[in-house]
Amino acid sequence: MLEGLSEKLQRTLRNIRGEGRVSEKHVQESMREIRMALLEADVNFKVVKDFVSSLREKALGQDVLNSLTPGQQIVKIVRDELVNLLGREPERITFSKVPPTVILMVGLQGSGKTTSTGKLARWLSKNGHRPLMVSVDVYRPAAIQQLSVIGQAVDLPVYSDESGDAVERASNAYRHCRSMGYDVLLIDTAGRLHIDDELMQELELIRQNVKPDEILLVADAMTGQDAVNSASEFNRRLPLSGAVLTKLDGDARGGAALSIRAVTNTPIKFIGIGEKYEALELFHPDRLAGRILGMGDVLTLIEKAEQASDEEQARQMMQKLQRDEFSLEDFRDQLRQLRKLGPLDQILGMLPQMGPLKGLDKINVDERQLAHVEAIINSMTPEERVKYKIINGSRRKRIALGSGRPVSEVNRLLKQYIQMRKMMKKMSKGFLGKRLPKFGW
Ligand SMILES: Nc1nc2c(ncn2[C@@H]2O[C@H](COP(=O)(O)OP(=O)(O)OP(=O)(O)O)[C@@H](O)[C@H]2O)c(=O)[nH]1
Ligand SMILES: [Mg+2]
Repeated sequence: MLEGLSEKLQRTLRNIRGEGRVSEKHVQESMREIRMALLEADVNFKVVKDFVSSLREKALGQDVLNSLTPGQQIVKIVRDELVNLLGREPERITFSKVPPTVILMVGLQGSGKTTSTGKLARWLSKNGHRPLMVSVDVYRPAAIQQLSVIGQAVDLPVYSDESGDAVERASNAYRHCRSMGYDVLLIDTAGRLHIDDELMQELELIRQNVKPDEILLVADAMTGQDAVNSASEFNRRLPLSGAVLTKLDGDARGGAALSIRAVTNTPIKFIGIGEKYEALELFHPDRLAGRILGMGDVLTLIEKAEQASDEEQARQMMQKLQRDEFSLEDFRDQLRQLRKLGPLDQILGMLPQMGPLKGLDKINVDERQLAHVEAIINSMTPEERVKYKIINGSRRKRIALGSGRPVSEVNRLLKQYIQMRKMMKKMSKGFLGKRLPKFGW
């Protein structure tokens, strides 16, 4: 899904993410690359323009450039802006207070209306509804038959009668739906090559007769800008309540996904990601943004870290590291800090470019162990806590006795402490930039 765009954006952001210092020039360059990637993905040029200028403004903000992790902040900004563009919150179907809820499926020829009607019926049924489908496509031979076949495949009812008039079929189905107690009526309409007045009049009449709660535009993501143009055209003529973006599984450049909302102000409610009837997903802007950027996990981590740590603490820790003053007490504090983030192995797994750090998997920070670590560290003298090298064999025995833990555990803790010092040094110099990341370890 959106592989081309995803790859390019990720490459750009990979370059910037690890930077401890980001210059204005660097940001400008990245913005140019992001702009190109979006245009190549067929995102509407106006959307790209607004998007990039908003990005640039935020990325060049002094609080970003001066922060401890400017590269990561910029990644986060790109991600947040993408989510904004895609619509922030997932949009749900609005159900009528008095059933049935009527959903009108509209769109250009071949966009996936009939398939999506079947998929949506299935989705609704899985979510506790009793949907009924009807085709009002009286123009294309076998269109009505096509929906019946889909109905059988998903094992859900399709209304049909002899009427050859679209408006009449819709009204008949609506009456049937009410009398039989179905709670959602899905109306599959005829497609057109282009939007024409005849089609619009027909849809308008159906609308007046059955008063749909939702008018969903089915748009084919593979058609790129055409999907966006048809969306704005439909939107001008009908009060669209949402879009179903189909064929996102194809090698679509995918620009439609990123433009539809911004251009038409119509929220994407579902995405079609395959020909099978289960290949329909509720649209989650944040997840698509995450998928595009291929970094959902890193962002989760950044967010977690932001919650768990504060910058001042991070700064102090960094200074200590630079002066080689990272004591056993700091070690204990850092373990506490890490606990807030979750299991250590999981945290390290979220970090890209981390590379193997031998022995780290042995640092286990579950609650009980943390209590033991504290007991051991509390049994040390203040001097021992800052000068771990003086902790010889007899001191180790004394600490073990004092904390009620075996000597082997004291040894292990010291080993872990030394490892952590090394790791933190490596991180403070290495992959996360010249400075320590905001999350303080
Ligand atoms: N890969 C993929 N194919 C899809 C998806 N949705 C629909 N299709 C395919 O697109 C083609 C057209 O789908 P239809 O549902 O018949 O489209 P339509 O809008 O009803 O077409 P008309 O009624 O002729 O206007 C079919 O071959 C579907 O299998 C999707 O999400 N992914
Ligand atoms: Mg159809």
